Amino acid sequence: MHIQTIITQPFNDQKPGTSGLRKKVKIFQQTGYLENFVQSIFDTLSEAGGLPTDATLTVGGDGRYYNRHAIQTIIKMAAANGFARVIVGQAGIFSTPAVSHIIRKYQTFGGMILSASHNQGGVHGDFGIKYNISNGGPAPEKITDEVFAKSKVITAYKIADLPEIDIDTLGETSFDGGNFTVQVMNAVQDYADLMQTLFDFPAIKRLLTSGFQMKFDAMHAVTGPYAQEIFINRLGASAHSLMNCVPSEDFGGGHPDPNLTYAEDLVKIMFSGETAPDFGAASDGDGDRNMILGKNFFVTPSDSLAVLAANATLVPAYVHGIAGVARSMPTSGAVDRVAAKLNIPCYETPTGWKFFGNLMDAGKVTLCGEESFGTSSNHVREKDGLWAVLFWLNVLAQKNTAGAACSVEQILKSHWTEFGRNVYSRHDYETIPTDAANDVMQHIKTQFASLPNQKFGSYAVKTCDDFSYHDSIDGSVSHNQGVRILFVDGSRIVFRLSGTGTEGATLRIYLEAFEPDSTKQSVDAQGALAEMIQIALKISQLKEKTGRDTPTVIT
Ligand code: G16
Repeated sequence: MHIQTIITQPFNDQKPGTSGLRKKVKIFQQTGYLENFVQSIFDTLSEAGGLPTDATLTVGGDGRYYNRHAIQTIIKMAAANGFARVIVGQAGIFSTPAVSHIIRKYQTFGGMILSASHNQGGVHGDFGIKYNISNGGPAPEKITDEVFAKSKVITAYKIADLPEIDIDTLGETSFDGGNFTVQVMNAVQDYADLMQTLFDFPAIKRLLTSGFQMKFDAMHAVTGPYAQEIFINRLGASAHSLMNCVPSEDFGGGHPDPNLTYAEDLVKIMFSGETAPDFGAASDGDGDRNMILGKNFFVTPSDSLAVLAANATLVPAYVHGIAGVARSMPTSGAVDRVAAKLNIPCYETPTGWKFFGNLMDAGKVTLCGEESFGTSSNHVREKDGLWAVLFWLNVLAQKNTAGAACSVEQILKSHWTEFGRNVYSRHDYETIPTDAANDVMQHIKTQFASLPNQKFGSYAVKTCDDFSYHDSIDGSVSHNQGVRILFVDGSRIVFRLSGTGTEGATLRIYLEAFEPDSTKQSVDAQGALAEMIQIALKISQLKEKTGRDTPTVIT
C-alpha cells in the first residue's frame, strides 16, 4: 500500500462547535479542507497515546451530499495513519446513535460521524464531521481544542493509494496483505437489536396493532431505514405510520430539524382535530433528535425528559430504577423535580451531549436530556431519537392496556398535577450578523452588577451570571456557557449563542416560569411567558441591536 504525504496549508476556521465541525459544503470542498481536519484528528489521537495495532475506526453519516466523497477520503487516510480496520455503514449510512452503539459493541477505537445534524443539506447546504471516542460519545473539549490547535499549524496529511471502495455491498475487502480491512456493515441491524433488548416490543406491538394510530416523520433523513425495520418489520405498524422515510442527499429540499416550524407536515397532521393520530414523532438529519407530539398536543423536550424519568420503571431496561439524571443548563428544571421526588441526583451541564459522557461512564446518571430535542440513556453515549420514540410508545403501551386509555396529553397533565409545570419556551433568532449578536450578549453582561434586585413588572431579578461548569469527574472547567438571569420566584431567562449554525450567529432566548397550581397549568406557553419575553427584549436590547422584530423559530 503506497502512502502519500501531501503538503497542505492550514485553514484558520476549523474550530469545532457544540458538536463537531459544521460548514457549508462549498467550504468543505476546498482543496485539502476535509483532509486537514481529518489529519488534525489523527495527529491528536497519535499524540494522546497512539493507536493500538488492531485499531478500528467506525465511519458513517446521515447520507447528506458529500457523505460518500468524505467516506472514501477518510478510509484512505485511516489506512495511511495506522488504522487496521474501518467499519462503514452500508451506503455510507449510520445514524449518530448507531455509530455510538457500534463503537461500544465492537469496541472500536473511535468513530467519525459525517453530519451537520439538523442543518439543511444538499450542494448549497451544510456538511459536518465529528469524532467520537471509544466510549461512543463525542470527543470532550480537551480533544476538540487540540484538534483545532493542530489544524492551525498543519503542514501535511497522509493518504493511501487505494481504489474506490464499494460501500454499497456488505462484506470485507482487505489490502496490503490483510494489514488493512474495510468492512461494510448493515447499518440498521445492530441498532434495532439493541432497541429490542431495552423495550417491551411485544407490548408495543400489541398497542400498534390494536387501533392506536402513530405517525413517524423521518424528514427524508437517516432514521428512515431504521424506522422501517423497527416499526414496520418488528413492531407490525402499518405502512401509513411512516412518512418521509427514504433518505435523500438534500433531505427532500427540507430542513431536517424536528421542531414545530420545520416538521410542519407532521405538525399539521397531528393538529388536525379529532381524526389526528394518537402519537406523532419526528427525528432529525442524523437521528439523534426527537420531537414528541400527542393528538393536538406538543410535548416540550424538557417535559419529555421529565416524563420519561418519572415513568422509567415501566420500561424493561430501567425497571430497577435510574441512578440519576442530567440536563443541559438551558433545559427546564422539570426533570429536577422528578429527581428530587425519586431521591436521585440531577446534574446541570453546559449545552452539548459531550458533557454527559463522564457522568454516564462513572455510573452517576442513567437518563440525560436537552431542550434542543435530545434525550437518551446510558445504552449509548449520544442522544437517540428513535430510542425516545420507543420509550414513549412503551410507556403508552403500559398505560393503554385492556380497559384503560391514556393519551399523551393526559400523561402530561397528570405529570404537571403531580410535579407542577415548568412553563417553557425557546425563541431563536437565526442568521443574525455575528457582531450584532456579540453586542447583544455583551450588553447583557455589562448589566450584571446593576440587574440584581431590579424589578421588571411582576418579576424581580435575584441574580445573574455567565454559566460555568465544573466537571466533577475529570476536574475540567468550561466557562461562558450562557448568560442566566434568575428571578426571585424561580423563573429565569437564559441567553446563549448557538454553536451549531454555519451562517452568521443564532441567538437563543430560553424562558421558563414555574406554575404549581394545577388549575392554571393548561395555558399556552407564549401567553404565560409574554411578560417575560418583553423583559428579555428590554434587558438585551435585541430588537434595537439586530433590527429583528420576531424570532425565526419558536419552540
Ligand atoms: C447539538 C449537540 C447538542 C446541543 C445542540 C444545540 O445537537 O449535540 O448537545 O444541544 O447541538 O446546540 P446549539 O444550541 O449550540 O445550536 P445536534 O443534534 O445538532 O448534533
